[in-house]
Amino acid sequence: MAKIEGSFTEASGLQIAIVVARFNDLVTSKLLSGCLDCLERHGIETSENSKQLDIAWVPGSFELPIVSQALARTARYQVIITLGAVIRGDTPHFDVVVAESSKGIASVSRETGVPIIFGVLTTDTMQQALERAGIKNNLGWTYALQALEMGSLMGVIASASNQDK
Ligand code: INI
Repeated sequence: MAKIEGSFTEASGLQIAIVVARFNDLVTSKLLSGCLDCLERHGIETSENSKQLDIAWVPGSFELPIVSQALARTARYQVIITLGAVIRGDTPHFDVVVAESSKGIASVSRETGVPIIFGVLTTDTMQQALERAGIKNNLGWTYALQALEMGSLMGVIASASNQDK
């Protein structure tokens, strides 16, 4: 039996892209801060000159899939993190934006083979979104941890399959 799992301690060599939605920037910029804090503390270089991290900004969560797809197809990244916030109270087409964003990200991830973390908050109110973006807890941190685990896990699987050859 093989135990196949990702590690957080050996994730510091990963190439990572983050795609952030400007819509509800008050929330998404805080998710980004939490995300960068976690990556930095796990050995990822997050300065402006970083060669292992790129950050792309898109207008809204609806655009996260297409930009993630373009980045994944460059084959430069082992993992991509998407960050967005869709708030039901303020968004008549909440269901459309959430569905397109979530289905799009899942489909791009499977099509390209690059793990893409779904870091889109979907809440009823701005207050709930802010609570998840730092007032109580910063889910940006959690999304970064999930990215490190998935990037590492996919590497473990790739090296195991290379050893079989
Ligand atoms: N985009 C979001 O990320 N969150 C929202 O709450 C939102 N609202 O409220 O509409 C939103 N809309 C913009 C959408 O993602 C696209 O950018 C836009 O429709 C252009 O394609």
